[in-house]
Amino acid sequence: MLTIYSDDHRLHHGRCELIDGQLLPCFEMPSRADHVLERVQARQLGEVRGPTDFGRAPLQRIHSAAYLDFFEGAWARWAQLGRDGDLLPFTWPARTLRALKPTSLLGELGYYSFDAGAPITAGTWQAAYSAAQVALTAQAAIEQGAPAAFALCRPPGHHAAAEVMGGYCYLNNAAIAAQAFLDHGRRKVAILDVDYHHGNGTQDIFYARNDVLFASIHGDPQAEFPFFLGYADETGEGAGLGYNFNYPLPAGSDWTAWSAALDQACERIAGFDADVLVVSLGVDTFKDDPISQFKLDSSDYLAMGERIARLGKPTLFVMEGGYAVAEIGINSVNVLEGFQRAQSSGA
Ligand code: SP5
Ligand code: ZN
Repeated sequence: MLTIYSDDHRLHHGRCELIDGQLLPCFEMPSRADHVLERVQARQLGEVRGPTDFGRAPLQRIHSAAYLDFFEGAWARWAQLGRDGDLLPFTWPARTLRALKPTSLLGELGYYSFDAGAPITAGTWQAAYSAAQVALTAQAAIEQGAPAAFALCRPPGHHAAAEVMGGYCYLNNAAIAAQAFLDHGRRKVAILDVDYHHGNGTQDIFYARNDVLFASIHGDPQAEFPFFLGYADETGEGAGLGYNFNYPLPAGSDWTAWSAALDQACERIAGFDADVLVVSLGVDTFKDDPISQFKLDSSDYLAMGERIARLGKPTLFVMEGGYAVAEIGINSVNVLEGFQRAQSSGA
């Protein structure tokens, strides 16, 4: 399987995040992508290629120009203020406040974010921009006939909505790629989100549409980030009604429970008759993930890839979360190897 990867991910390295009342070093760190790349190479998964630059237009099919302009220019404004630590929001337009856009940097950042989990550093825009190009390049490879491709994106994207960053995410790589498929003539795209956290950004982007089906398996938002989206009764709206499927699972869920939800999600995807499949591939479902509560073993990721392959679709895998850094390579590449094994055996 072809892997697309850019070293630019290293330009993004946030200092700390608020976890359980403590400021801890960011769990979303550069070594994550390094370990995945190492495993791709060690297992000889296939060619690794750098991204092509498709410019800003395909990003703007998902994110507004105002949001992109803000994100691209935010660090320079921060530096202009004499700051050199990470740029982090701390006030948001929650209920009782007005969702207007203030002119100041921190006001505007609050308007364009939903948590303090997406630090902006000097290189964050370039890293996120390149991650989106990585996804688009992998999308183009499938467009040109590859049966599958792996976009080794970092930073991740599935928490980012059209005009909102958060949860380590800035640009929604999977959504940008899904839209690119449609813009190149595919009629229907299914997105399967297997990250431990609900893909609130992706859901929101496509919620009222019937050309993109979204299915997500994740920690029950009653108890887990992002708390305010990802419930089972969110089934889409307007033309999108019946094209959104959430499978929230309790803390402690293992492969037995998780794979039952995967079977249900796959049945929905099969019924949708998509032309292509995009997988938001987070491996923070792993039993030793430091911020998550599911119990998947490394071998379960092989079975996950096999089940996904049985959908029989051209498949774009887009890297999302996974914070057990020592095992992130094994777990994510196991999904890809399981997928390829099932494909080659025609299972
Ligand atoms: C892409 C992705 O996986 N983003 C995840 C963002 C999660 N941010 C909130 C983390 C809260 C963790 N609480 C963990 C408690 C462990 N004791
Ligand atoms: Zn996650």
